Amino acid sequence: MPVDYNERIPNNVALTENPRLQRALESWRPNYLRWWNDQGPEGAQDFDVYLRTAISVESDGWAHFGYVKMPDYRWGIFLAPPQAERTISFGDHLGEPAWQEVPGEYRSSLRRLIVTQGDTEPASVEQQRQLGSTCPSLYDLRNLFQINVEEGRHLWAMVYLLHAYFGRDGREEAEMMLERHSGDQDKPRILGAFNEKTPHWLAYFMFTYFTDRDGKYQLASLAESSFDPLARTCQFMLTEEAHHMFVGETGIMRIVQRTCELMNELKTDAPERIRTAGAIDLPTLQRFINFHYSVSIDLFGQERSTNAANYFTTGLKGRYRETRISDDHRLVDTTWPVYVPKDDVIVCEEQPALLAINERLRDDYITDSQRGLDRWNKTIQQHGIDYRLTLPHRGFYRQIGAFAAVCVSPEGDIVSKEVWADHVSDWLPTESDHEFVTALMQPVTAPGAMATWIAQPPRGINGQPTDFPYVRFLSN
Ligand code: BYC
Ligand code: FE
Ligand code: FE
Repeated sequence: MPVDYNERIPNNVALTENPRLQRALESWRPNYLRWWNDQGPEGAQDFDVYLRTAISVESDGWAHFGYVKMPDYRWGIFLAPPQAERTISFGDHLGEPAWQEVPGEYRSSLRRLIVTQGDTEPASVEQQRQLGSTCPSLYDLRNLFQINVEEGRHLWAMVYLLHAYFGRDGREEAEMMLERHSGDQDKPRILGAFNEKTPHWLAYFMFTYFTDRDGKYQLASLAESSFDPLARTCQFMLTEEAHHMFVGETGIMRIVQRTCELMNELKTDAPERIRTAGAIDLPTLQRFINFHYSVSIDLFGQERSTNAANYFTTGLKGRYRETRISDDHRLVDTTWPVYVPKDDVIVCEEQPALLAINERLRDDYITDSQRGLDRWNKTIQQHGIDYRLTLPHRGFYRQIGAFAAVCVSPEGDIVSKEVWADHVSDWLPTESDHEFVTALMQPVTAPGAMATWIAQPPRGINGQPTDFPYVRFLSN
């Protein structure tokens, strides 16, 4: 299924054969471009950016790299190839043919899931729009812009589904995607984490490590959907998501490396001395991990969720790698261990597995998140430094679910409000942490040069050297 790049909207869904849909999407396009210009990367619309563009949905179709001005990026509609005679792999409709149209009775639930997913994509672009002016290197700047255009494309992916399968209310939802804005008082984005600020590059690397990873797990669950167009769309989005998490993981890794090098050079572990030398001390990194992790695990919803149970039984949203799980795929009579606060302690209770779908996905996410920490810790260890970065307890600083009602320390003890207040500045980034990090963020734009607080990447992009001009400004 080749992608036709002569089309105004590149796609592999035979858009020209459906002129009504094509017209609808073409009339949404100028509104999207207006949004991109108003809310997308600030001051960067004229830069030439060395971007990757999908040229086909096959696994080798990612080959095209070249300089593009971001507003000219070929945002398009790409679905993974259909699987012949795909059947439903979970829930009440197990074994039936996957749906090519939306069943009337599930229309509003499905629309809600697609809208929630779609809303996060432009939200993240809005959150990151000011980062360009303080980039630590051209390599990092290019990666930021690559992620931004792909999140824009993810919005296109969801808007396509809304336009193609949900008629008039789908078109209305598509308009609303451009009207809600991250952090807006009156029309905020739907989910909590997408209304937080991403004020500097440390927050950005944490966001791409932790919050884009929620994207991976949510998309993987939706990739199991009985609604085949949604499943195929999400399968292709996942190939883009891998790069976003790579940027987060390697970004934090390079910060850790730089900090460790300085600690050894200066023979100190005093945060103040590391900061004076222009790097980010490990305890500050830990506080940012605590924040971004807890905000991101909130995105999985309540521990016990009838919404999630209904999505599962009706076949709208499966579990992570549903088809590789060996059980009945209906979850009758099975349980799942769920941590909840009870009086003064945290207990693990067996809950009906169907109600614990969100928690199970959160468990998968937690295991995956730990992998990066293990790699960062290995680097710390290789520098002979006795310090370990850790994930806080899942109950720490939660706003959603059973833990929202209690204060939990990073170690997982329920503590009083007083103890929380005494320790919160050790546990979460403080105003002054933010001020320090913000002050560190001086733009570095000479090819190959790096900010003081981050190590060189081990290699460049698409086989290019690390001192390649990944972004060319107007004056160049
Ligand atoms: N903030 O039954 P529950 C990505 C609400 S990230 C605010 O647990 P459910 C990306 C909830 O709506 C992936 N409200 O809810 C990453 C519900 O409201 P009602 C995004 C929240 O539905 C980086 C109530 O609380 N994709 O792609 O099971 C860059 C009861 O909760 C929150 C998706 O999320 C929250 N965090 O679970 C760019 C996939 N959590 O019914 C992109 C689609 C819960 O009382 N969404 N509530 O009015 C879903 O699957 C589900 O909506 C959720 C929530 C898992 C998010
Ligand atoms: Fe995305
Ligand atoms: Fe992403």
